[in-house]
Amino acid sequence: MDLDAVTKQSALHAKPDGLTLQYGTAGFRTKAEHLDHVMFRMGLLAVLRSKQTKSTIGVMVTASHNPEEDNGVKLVDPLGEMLAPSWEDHATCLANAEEQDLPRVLVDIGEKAAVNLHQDAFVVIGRDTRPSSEKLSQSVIDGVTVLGGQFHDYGLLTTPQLHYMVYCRNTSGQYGKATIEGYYQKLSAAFVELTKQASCSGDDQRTLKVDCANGIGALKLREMKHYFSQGLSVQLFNDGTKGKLNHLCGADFVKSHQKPPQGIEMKSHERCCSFDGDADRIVYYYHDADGQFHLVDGDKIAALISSFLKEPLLEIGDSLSLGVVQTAYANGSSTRYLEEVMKVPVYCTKTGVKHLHHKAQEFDIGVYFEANGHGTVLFSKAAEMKIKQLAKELEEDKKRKAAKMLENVIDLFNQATGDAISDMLVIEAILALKGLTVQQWDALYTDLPNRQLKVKVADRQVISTTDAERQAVKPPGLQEAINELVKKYRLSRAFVRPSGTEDIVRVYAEADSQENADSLAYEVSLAVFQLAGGIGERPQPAESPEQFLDDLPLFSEHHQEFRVVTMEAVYTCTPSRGRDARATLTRKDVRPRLQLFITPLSEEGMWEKRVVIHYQASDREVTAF
Ligand code: 16G
Ligand code: MG
Repeated sequence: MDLDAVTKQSALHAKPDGLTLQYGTAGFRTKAEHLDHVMFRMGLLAVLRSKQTKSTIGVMVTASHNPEEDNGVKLVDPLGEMLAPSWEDHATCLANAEEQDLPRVLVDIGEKAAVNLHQDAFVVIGRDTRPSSEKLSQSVIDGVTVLGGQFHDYGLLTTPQLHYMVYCRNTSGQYGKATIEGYYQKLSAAFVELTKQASCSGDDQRTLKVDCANGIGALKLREMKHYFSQGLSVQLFNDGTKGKLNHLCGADFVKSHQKPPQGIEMKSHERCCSFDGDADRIVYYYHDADGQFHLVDGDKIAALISSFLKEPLLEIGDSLSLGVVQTAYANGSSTRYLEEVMKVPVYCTKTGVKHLHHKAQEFDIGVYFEANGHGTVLFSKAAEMKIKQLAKELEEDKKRKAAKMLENVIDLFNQATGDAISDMLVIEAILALKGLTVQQWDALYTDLPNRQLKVKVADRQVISTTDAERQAVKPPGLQEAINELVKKYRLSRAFVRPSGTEDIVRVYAEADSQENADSLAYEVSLAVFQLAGGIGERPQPAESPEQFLDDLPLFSEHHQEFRVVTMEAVYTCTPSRGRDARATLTRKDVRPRLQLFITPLSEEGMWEKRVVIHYQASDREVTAF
């Protein structure tokens, strides 16, 4: 290592004094302006990792669903997986080393990880569409070259595409061709082949509306859609030509607000889906005839895929093991459906793709999905070989067809990591083959009402968990308090965990009704606030008008009027002229379902306090100021 050259180059990518960052669940992520030194150093680290593994390593510049001003970086290991945990620690040390210590820390990592410095290194780089990404990926390249590494810059790619490239390169092309064309061709060929077998479809509109979060997914899907157009027509929304990345759109927005993104026209019963900003997550949704919004999330995707896979597996008669991996966020109904109706074993891991991916590798066929839409299906090498062999050898037509179908499914999944494009094509193929509408898919089971809340505490690390984050072991008394609260409600469950991406504690609760899930989440939040050092405002009860209004999309000059159809809860408004409308909302069951129409009084400022609320119940309409 030419440490003098490293020192000189590093001075051009100097670390701001006192800044410390951690390689978290999805790499480093923060404001783009703080990341130049991190990018340079991840270029250095990728070279060391490449030398140590004697393989190509990937570096992806993205901050996924974070706001456009943020950015981030993560390393991709040889088989397309997330970076090994011991190297996450090296990444954190290297990113936080003060300038003068950088050469020493670099040498230390080389020694600790037994890196052969004479080995060649090769790094591939990809980036998302953020304005800061191009410059930051140049800093990665500076890091790679100063340590003598070779590189290939793919430029704009979705995160899963970069994972795919790494996997292809390290398996000498056996997994596929390491080009964007190779990716499009492999997936599209499998999709077209699969959907050829769809005789008739209950949903003959083979059209799908895709919200691309104004991100990289739009660019790549636009290029790719011609390859599979005979099987599916996709209509792109939020394609980045107008809106801001992830702003009021994308999978994260839709999942967390449980409402459609801005910028998409939805007619009732139309199948829609959203990608996140780097296209590694997907959720589906639709409006029913009453205009009510229905989210079809990662749990339902796992249910659809598992039930689909069971049939051909039974048909070929080979006892390949199928397992489903979820996290604590999986809706209780999905777990029950999988275990009791589908009779497939379900496992729970900690939050974060790498944990689910790792567990899924234990099965012949491992289906993993987070409720938020990250996921894929992994086929073991043995299972893949078996299926390919059966597809050739089986004599009986039905059995051979089943094996062939599985063969195409293997090719259609991105087995390096969860991939919104690949998952979308799998889902579309299954719906077509089964003749299912999105409503029929949604009806596989009914989600238990649930609520997620955030609590601010002085130090979120005072909470530690066990049992795949379902039990809190610290601080003392917290789990006991949660247990007592959970006992008060039917079909209830709750857990808390420190977030890996934000400085907050997350609370999850589910119960037999939305009201109960809301109350339980609130009570657990209060327990966290009291026992884990809460700071700022105390958690508010779910019925609080503040909380309800907090859930609304932000008003902006584009949005003159909002229609808010509450999903489970019904809100009424006591009109009281001259008073703050926020103080007049109360929750009550009213039939028929109530709709709120909220309009900001003025275009700028004060919207938080001054909204006009029209509400309709039966045939009455009232306006409150
Ligand atoms: C990251 C993870 C995601 C996880 C989320 C949890 C990857 C690629 N992404 O986005 O899997 O669900 O963090 O965030 O691993 P939280 O810790 O803030 O709840
Ligand atoms: Mg993402």
